[in-house]
This record gives sequence, structure tokens and C-alpha cells, in this order.
Amino acid sequence: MSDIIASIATPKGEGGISIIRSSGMGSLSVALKIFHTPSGNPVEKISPNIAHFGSIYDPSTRNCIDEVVLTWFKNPKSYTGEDVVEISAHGGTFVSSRILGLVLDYGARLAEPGEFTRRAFMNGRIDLSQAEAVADLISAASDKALQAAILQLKGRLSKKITELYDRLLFVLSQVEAAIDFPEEGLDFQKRDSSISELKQVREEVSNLINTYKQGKISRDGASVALAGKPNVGKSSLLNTLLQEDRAIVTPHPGTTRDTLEEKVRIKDTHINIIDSAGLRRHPETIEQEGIRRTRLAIDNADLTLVIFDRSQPLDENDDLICKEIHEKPKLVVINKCDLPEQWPIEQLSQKIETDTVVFISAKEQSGLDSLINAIYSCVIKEETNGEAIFISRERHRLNLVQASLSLEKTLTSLESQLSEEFVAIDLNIAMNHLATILGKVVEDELLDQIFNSFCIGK
Ligand SMILES: Nc1nc2c(ncn2[C@@H]2O[C@H](COP(=O)(O)OP(=O)(O)OP(=O)(O)O)[C@@H](O)[C@H]2O)c(=O)[nH]1
Ligand SMILES: [Mg+2]
Repeated sequence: MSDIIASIATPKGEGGISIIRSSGMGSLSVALKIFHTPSGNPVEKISPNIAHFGSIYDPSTRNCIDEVVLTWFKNPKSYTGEDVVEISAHGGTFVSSRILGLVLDYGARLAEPGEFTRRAFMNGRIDLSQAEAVADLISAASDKALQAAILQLKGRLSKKITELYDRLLFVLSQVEAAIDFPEEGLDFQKRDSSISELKQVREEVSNLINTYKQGKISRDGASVALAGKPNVGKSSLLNTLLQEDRAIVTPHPGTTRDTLEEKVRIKDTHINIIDSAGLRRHPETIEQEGIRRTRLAIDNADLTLVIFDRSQPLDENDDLICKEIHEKPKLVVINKCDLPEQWPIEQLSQKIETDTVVFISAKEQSGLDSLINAIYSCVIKEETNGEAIFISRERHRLNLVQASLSLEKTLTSLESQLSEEFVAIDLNIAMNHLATILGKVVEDELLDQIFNSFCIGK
């Protein structure tokens, strides 16, 4: 039996309402020690799922502390699957921590981060991928991220993984029957149909793996690096996209020394835009570290905006950036188009692919719509429809890759007529990897890692 946990479920600070939430067997009796009718009498009857208006009293002083609304969610029909009590108090920092203090004094203990959701998982209300979706939903910063999280929370991914698992289980049952009755073995027909089923499952697993890059972009946003020689207007562009003076801009080349990352929402998604030191040959010592960081940002970016200054002749530093960015996903941006042009665009096409070029003025804020459209179509490769199932977490990808490798081995064993024992071992490993995604087989350490990233009260 689990103990009673409690915490303030709403964010720190002052607000309209603060919710003190508790969960566990006996959480209602704890609440009823401090919750009374509006006139201060003990409450005789509480019904589940109904908001009850009343007052919180400190039993030691008989002082009224707040007027609140209490709701009891009776197990198993609650977020955690246990008895859950939510006290909605006035949203003051002191009053809510005072009420929490009373709940703790009368039998609860403070919840760890994510412990409510962890209990929901332990009690089978949700599986592990759905628990992860709760965290994703809370941190979602765009419609795309929100949609990805809600589909996962509603069990879209779990359903697919369960379906694949069950199909493997069916194959395994045939293989195990052959192990149990060796005189019969896997007859030709069953071996053939198992091979074809395993191939189909492997195909579906690899389709899911292929959704990772776009799924991750939906969840976390794409990372977009700004690159170019010093003074082309990288920081000005960052500020323009953010609509605030975030980065320092000066007329002196070499102003930005460190990387600076900010979130910008574009359409239904968001990007993490990274401004950094301009690349140039023969940098001063102090610039070298900045340039190392720029290269790192470009290496890790989903897209790099390669920026050129239209108002100054192209030089060896522009050549340097063209060379370095050669193989990377990029979008060419010509800045300072408000000033007289110093070179024809053809001059650039000899140095870098210029299929899509966007002309802007970061200073005058012109060309921004085209830039935003171009960034969007570079990072969002295909429009995912509402039905699409995709993965967005590295943990899921790794398990699917492992499952796929084990399926490969299973198929090789089956095709080369190896003994059924070998087939069963690899098939079991593949199934275990799928089960790990759902949290059916999972180490405490992994659970700690997942739930510790939650906020307290969730
Ligand atoms: N006329 C004009 N000036 C611009 C434009 N964009 C930037 N500038 C100016 O160019 C100078 C350099 O701009 P920054 O944004 O600091 O350039 P940067 O690429 O970040 O430079 P570093 O940090 O030194 O690498 C500043 O004086 C800006 O006001 C533009 O579109 N038009
Ligand atoms: Mg700068």
C-alpha cells in the first residue's frame, strides 16, 4: 500500500487559484481533518467528483485559513488511480503553502517531482510512453508539439507498439510450440508465414524509426543556426525574428563571441535559433573559442541560415563559410538589401548552391515573410496528417533500432533453418525492446530518470 503524497500542483507565485493535491489511500480523511463547512462545522458527507465549497481550519488553533473548493476523485477513477483530493485555494504563495503544511502535518508526505504521474503509471492508468507524453504536453511550445504530445497521451503510439508486440507474440507462440514438440518442428508453411510476418513487422518498425527526425522537430523544435562572416547581420536577424533587442549589435565585426539560443515560433511549430560568432580566417585568440562554438552549432543544426552582406564585396571569409557549409542543410540569406548592392547574385552561385535564396533587410525588417516560409519548408519536410503515428523521443528510437536488429537476427536464423531455440531468443529480445517503450519491462533507474524531469505536483 502506498503512502499519501501531497504538493502544490500549480506554479509558484501569486495567481487566481492554487491547487493543493494529495493522492493515496486515506487522502480524503487527511483532508477532512482540516476542511470544514463554510460555517466551520465538520463535513459529514463528501461525494466523489463534486466540487465542495468550504473552509480550511488549522485544527491546532481553530483559526480559519482560507475559503476553498475541495474535490475528491475516488479510486480508481482518478489521475493516479488512487484516492486523489484537490483543494483549490486562493492563489497566494503563503496561503497555499500553509494549507500544504497542514496536509503534511496530518498524514501526507511531500511528493517527489513527477510522483503523481509515476503512480498513474505504476497503477496501470497509463503506460510509460503516455507518461512521457504528459511531460511533453506541459513543455509543448507550439501547435505541432502539442498535437504530437496529445496523440501520444491518447495512446496512439502505445496502440501501435502493442499491435506489433502481439504480432511477434503470435510468431513466438508457434516457435515455442515447435520447441515443445521437437518431433514436429516448424513445418515449412509455418516457417514461411512466420518469415513473412516478421518481415512486415520489421518494415513497420523501420517506418516508425524514420519518423523520428520530424517527430523530434515537432516536439523540440528545429535548431536553426545563423552563420556568416562577422558583421553580415546575424545578431540583427535574431533580434528581428524575436522582435526584441536580445543580442548585442554594433557596427564592429566580431561583436558576438558566445552562442546565444532563443525560441522563435513560426506558424504551428517553433525553432531554436542560434546566433554565434562570425566565421573568419585569422581570428584573434579570444574569437577562436567563439568560432569553435559556431562550428559546433552548425554541426548540430537541422538547418543553417548562411548569411551574406549585399552591401560589401564578397571576400575570403565568405569563401570560408561556403566551403564549410558545403554538405550541410542550409538556406542562403542575403542581408542588407536596403543598401546599394555591391555584387551580382551570379557571383555567389559559383561558390554555393543558390536554388533557394531569400533577400532580406534585418534592419528594415523586409523579406521576413519569405524567410519564415522558406525556413518552415526546409525544416518541416512533410505535413503530418492527424492520423500519422510518429516517435519523438530518443529512448523510443533506440529501442526500436534494437528491436529491428533482433528481428534481423531472428529472420536470419529462420531463413537458414537454425534451431527454433535461436529464433526464440532473438524474438524475445525484440519483444522486450518494444515492451520497454511501454514500460512493461523497465528498471527503476530509467523511471527515476523519466519522472525526475517532471515538475513537482505532476
Ligand atoms: N543597413 C543595414 N544594416 C544592417 C542590416 N543588418 C545589420 N546591419 C548592421 O550591420 C552591423 C552588424 O550587425 P550585427 O547584427 O551585429 O552583425 P553580426 O553578423 O552579428 O556581426 P558579428 O557578431 O560581429 O559576427 C550593425 O551596424 C547593424 O546595424 C541591414 O539589413 N541593413
Ligand atoms: Mg553578432
